[in-house]
Amino acid sequence: MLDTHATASAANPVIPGFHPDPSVCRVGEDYYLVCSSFEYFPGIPLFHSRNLVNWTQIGNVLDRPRQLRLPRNTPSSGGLYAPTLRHHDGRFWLIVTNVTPGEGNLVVSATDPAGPWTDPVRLPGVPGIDPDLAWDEEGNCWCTVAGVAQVRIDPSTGETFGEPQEVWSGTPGAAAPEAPHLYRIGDHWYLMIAEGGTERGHGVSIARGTSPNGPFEPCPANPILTHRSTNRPVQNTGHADLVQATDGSWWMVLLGVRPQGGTPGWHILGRETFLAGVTWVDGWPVVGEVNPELPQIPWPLTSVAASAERDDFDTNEFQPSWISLHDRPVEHFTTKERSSWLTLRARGSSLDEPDIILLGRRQQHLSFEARTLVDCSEGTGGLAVRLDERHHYAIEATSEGTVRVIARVGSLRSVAAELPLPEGPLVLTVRTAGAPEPHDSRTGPDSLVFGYEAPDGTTTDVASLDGRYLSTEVAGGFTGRVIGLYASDGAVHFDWFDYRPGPR
Ligand code: 6LW
Repeated sequence: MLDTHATASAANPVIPGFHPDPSVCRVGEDYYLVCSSFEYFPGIPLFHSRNLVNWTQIGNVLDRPRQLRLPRNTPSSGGLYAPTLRHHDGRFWLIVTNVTPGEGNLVVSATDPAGPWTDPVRLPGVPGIDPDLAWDEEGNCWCTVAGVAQVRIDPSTGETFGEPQEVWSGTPGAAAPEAPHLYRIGDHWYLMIAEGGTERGHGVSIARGTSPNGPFEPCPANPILTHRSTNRPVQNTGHADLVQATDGSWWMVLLGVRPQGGTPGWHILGRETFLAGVTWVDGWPVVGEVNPELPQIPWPLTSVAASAERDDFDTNEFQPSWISLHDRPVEHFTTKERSSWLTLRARGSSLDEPDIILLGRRQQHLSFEARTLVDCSEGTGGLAVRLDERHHYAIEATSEGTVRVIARVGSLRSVAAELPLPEGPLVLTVRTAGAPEPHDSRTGPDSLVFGYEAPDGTTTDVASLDGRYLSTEVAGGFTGRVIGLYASDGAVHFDWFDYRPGPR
């Protein structure tokens, strides 16, 4: 069991690591938040909080294989994009796009956000990504998608009423009007969107009207949030959602990144979820600063130190923070074959394949150490840091009696180092260290140091690799680093896995 699977955070981001496209809702004193999950299974991590700052993952919305079709060739950054979570008439509703061809937008609902959630209802009449749900006073449900277009739907059946109508295209000339959320606040309907693209130009803009269908008048202060062309430590701020707290105050959750190193700045954890305060001036929202420090929070916080987590694999249930690629069939992932050990049975033969058997967790801290006790007597596998199928590093023990570090960057693949396997049980390790030379404007974000610990406690560093190649600025896409246990041949057994946040 993990010691804790609470998101330990005393600062912004409030949900660190690859947790983008946050959508939030409040029911009574409870806040719930979901994020995108792309090619990983289970889909759509779901968090709970009582204070908007300390979030605990209580499940994943799409946690049954029949709810989520991610074919085995689904590439990294395919799959599930940008959910919206809402509570209406005693039910939680979640709408999301599966960009897999033939899938599209789908809706699920639940009375308990911890699940179970229904099987998905498809929305063939709603094209496009980033769907939002909002209900008007008459009970009509409006689905608004990137673009920005809107259509009335029945979320219980997936029926659409008419063709989607364009309602607002954001600031003239701005790229990618997307991530719409529609709210009834006071006398107005507000349509908030992201624009400028999810990279350094990202921002949030808003418009308002007296009907959910517009016409919408843009806020004169648009964008109401952007860090473009600034030297702020949090960049790419956008894709936001609003929530009113129990005391009447307003808050925004949004995605941002923390670039590290020299120019152009590399972000290694993907897009993370940040919190900002919101005030209202003349009927328009004014967003407070988005900094690594939290905004002023007017209620008590739980003080949670970033703590080490261990999974001993002593139950048959996997903690919700564990993710795999596309699915998790029991014949490939089990803790039953060897008591209190995880057994991974290979399917693909390399991390270069999009469906390698991997059980991973997001890297959630700029510095960390991970360790695992592995038995490779029946196969080949080990400990990987994966950005995608074309960008990953790993240390693995082979059934031929070697331990080696492999590196894949773009089309280049190499064995960075290979040593004879030491006798006895083997602990594989990876930790972050400072960036390699040069220490100038080209300095990368970090290094990843792979090694092992022998049974007598001696440690050996096998290879240290430049972390910039496992960053979004190099690899592209929408995800972040995942630290994973994997099998690439035969059966590989893992006794335990430790993840320890570092000082940064
Ligand atoms: C998402 C879009 C975006 O659909 O990135 O940052 C896309 N915003 O709204 C994938 O997360």
